[in-house]
Amino acid sequence: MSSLFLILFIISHSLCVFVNSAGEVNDSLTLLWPLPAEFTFGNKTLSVDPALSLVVGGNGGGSGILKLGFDRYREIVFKNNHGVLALNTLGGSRQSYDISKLRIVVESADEDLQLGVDESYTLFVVKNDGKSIVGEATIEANTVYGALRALETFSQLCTFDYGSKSVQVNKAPWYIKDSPRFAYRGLLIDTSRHYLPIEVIKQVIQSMSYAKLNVLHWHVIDRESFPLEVPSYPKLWNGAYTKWERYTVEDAIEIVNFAKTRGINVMAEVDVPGHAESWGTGYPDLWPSPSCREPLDVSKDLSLDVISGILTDMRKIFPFELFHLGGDEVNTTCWNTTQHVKQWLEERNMTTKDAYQYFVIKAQEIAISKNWTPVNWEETFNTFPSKLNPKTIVHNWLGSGVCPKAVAKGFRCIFSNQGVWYLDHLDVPWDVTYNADPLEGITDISQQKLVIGGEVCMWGETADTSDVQQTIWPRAAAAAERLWSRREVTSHGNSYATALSRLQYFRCLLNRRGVQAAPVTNFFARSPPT
Ligand code: CP6
Repeated sequence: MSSLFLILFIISHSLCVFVNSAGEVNDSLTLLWPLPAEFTFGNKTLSVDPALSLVVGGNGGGSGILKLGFDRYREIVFKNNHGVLALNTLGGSRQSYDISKLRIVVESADEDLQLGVDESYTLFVVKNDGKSIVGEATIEANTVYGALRALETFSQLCTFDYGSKSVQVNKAPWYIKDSPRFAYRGLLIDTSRHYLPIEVIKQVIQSMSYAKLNVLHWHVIDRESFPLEVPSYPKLWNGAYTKWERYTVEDAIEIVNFAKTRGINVMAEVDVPGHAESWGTGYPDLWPSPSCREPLDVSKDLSLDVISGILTDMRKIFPFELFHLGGDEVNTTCWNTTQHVKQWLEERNMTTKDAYQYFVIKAQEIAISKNWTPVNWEETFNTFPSKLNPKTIVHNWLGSGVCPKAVAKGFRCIFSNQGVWYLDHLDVPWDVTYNADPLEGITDISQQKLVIGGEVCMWGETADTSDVQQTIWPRAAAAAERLWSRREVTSHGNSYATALSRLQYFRCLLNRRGVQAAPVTNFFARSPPT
């Protein structure tokens, strides 16, 4: 390698621009992540006007979410794209640009954001369509959320050209018709093991929108700390680590609204009856005894009353129709070894397993009475499948076996196999995450439809503000493409090698947008599948 090339190589990598070893931008790839369902492209380069203006149409054209989204993406494309250099373009010395308007037509004014909301869109980036349209890119979507996905794709097509110091769309004209493979594309964060400041949660949500993820699963409380304000039981958040490491109701509403403007739902979790020791800091009667503190005391009305109070207060914060009730890793030893609980069980002729079932079903009834669809970790299904409310969504984590079983019984399922989609497992290489599939082991088409999607989990024991984004990205993006793009993405002309290159490019894009995504590596060396 000549020294010039070496310097180019080093400079371009420090700027995180995607180039090959000769310093050339690799233009044989479609540098989109996740890959759209259908697209065609050409060989023209179009310039994009830094004064790009928005033209809206359709019943949803007046949406504030749409306007805010456009402003955000214009900033991303012209200000953050490749750092400060792009600021030079804002002066706008040129007379004319190939693209000076972005026309967005949104069919519906309905902004309700629920599971299965229509996120489809078409995006045309053309100089001259052969008709009279000149100088416009066009987005058409049924909902404002489809339009947001299209804006993300459009922003990924816009690259900064160092020669002309302008923003360009390469390989135009582009015709893209896109929609997600799965309705539920989640990321779990855990604010109990380590508190995450509101600003950090917003950064996570913002970065999720770049990968078209659409559900933030907020595992807000657990045994280690109870950081959320619950007005009905005001001592619960005495279980926070400190009074600074807490979320008020207003904080939580702010997070939900921030997510909504990015087309992201927030699903809260109240994990019961296990994982709840911190509740007893404020209300010690919730512990079977001061020396045996988990699971919640099944023998006291207080336990279900507190759950009901928490869910009543949370209903005002979380409009999403799904609510997670945990139910995992319940060790019932304390129920057998604490005298009054043991007696309660004996009087009812219940085993601890019966009591676990009783508790989970009661919690489900509370959630359903508040118009929520309950989600449970898979242990509840594994232990008493026929007793669960049929509306229950089973959340997989223990290996990959439960979704095939759950959908065979008519339950809906979310895939989160810990061996491949737990982000705190640092030894899982990106391609293992990428090659996993929520439909693994399910052949029947009607059963496949019951798998609503999947979720990568960023458990908080070993990550906090200092490294949470590095740990989430880039592997969450590998799962995001699996959840958005057609399964054929890996088999039809999109080999391991192109996925690797596109993911490396996407990781650079995250860095340019201020997300501290880690390098794409297979540190634990494996050879790629052939
Ligand atoms: N916390 C809760 C956790 C985990 C679960 N639930 C967990 C278990 C094993 C691993 C990672 C995370 N920390 N509430 C399991 C769903 Cl390896």
